[in-house]
Amino acid sequence: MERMVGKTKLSVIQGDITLQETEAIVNAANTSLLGGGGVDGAIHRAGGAKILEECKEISARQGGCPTGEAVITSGGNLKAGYVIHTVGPVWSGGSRKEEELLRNAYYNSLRIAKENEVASVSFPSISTGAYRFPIDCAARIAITTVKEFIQEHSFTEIRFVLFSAGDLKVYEDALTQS
Ligand code: AR6
Repeated sequence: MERMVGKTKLSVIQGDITLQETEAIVNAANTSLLGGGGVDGAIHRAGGAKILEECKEISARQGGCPTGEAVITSGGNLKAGYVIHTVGPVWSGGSRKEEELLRNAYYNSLRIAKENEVASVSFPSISTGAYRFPIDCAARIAITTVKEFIQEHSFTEIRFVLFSAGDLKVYEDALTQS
């Protein structure tokens, strides 16, 4: 499914984010930036050691990445030239500013993309795996935050890449309702 938002194509597809040819892909990392499971593990496996080396340098310099913030590395062996590593919140019932922190993760990823003149970005469903954020709410936040940002700053494409058919449907519904 795709929609034009101003000059930007906003698309929602099912697939593997490590295979996307957008200029950047976003990683759902943790505050250590030192890798993990899920999409983080898949990106480091596919992208090779260079990405982890750059993450370690950033970590040594600034002590990791706080929740809601984002950093950028090269894409190593990936088709994408860059990986934007952001840290979504761990869901703990909704009273620990989880919604605001998830919004920040999307916003700061797009901000850092723009700062690096990246024209196209693929996002996974941040926080809805190991971090257990309810996906209906997460999808609504993801879509609305991206739409608001791209109304102000255009890209050629922003793509949401969902791993399962069920997750794809949730994001398609969120886009339809937005
Ligand atoms: N392509 C697209 N989506 C994927 C892929 C892939 N190759 N692999 C998994 N997903 P998660 P989180 C989906 O757990 O909830 C890590 O250990 C997955 O099905 O990767 O933000 C980090 O180091 C789910 O829908 O990220 C952190 O410690 C979505 O990606 C922690 O997990 C996000 O699931 C972050 O947890």
